[in-house]
Amino acid sequence: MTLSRRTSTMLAALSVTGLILTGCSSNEPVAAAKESDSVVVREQWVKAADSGMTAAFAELQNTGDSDVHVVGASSPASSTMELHEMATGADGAMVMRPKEGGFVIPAGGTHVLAAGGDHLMLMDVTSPLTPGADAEFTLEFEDASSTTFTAQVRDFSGAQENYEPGSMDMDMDMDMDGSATPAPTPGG
Ligand SMILES: [Cu+2]
Repeated sequence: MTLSRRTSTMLAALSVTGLILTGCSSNEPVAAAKESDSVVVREQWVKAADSGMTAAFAELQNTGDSDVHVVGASSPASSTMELHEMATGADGAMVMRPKEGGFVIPAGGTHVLAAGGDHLMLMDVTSPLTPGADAEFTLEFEDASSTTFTAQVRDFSGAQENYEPGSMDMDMDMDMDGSATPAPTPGG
């Protein structure tokens, strides 16, 4: 009897404490931590390109206690951007394609964006990205917070990944770019 009374007293005390804590946190003027608060971007760079598609890379560190989800990216350097991953295509070759659900930066960990792996895809470069210049990027997170960083443009011959056939008809654009090159003037 004494034991059960003590137990119920303890439970009552616990639930009161719980109520107080709940009331406290919901009225707390300081909002819950934003995903952007936990993200540190380093080693960021973007592959030089005059037009068309190119890719940006970085190490995304999460200093927080919960996973951070990158759901989008943007840059004044490109009219559209996608979050890409590398995958094995139907013919066994590596292709890149939009990563479903975006990137996850694990709690206390780092998600590396690198040539041959996940990357930020600039789908349509609007003005030439020349080596040594800087480009602004914004990462958008699942909770609608965002973080902006500056990446240096670098000359790089790697990361010539193919776009997964069917995702988008990018090859056509490339061919059109090639044929648009003016023919040499005869007799110069
Ligand atoms: Cu890509």
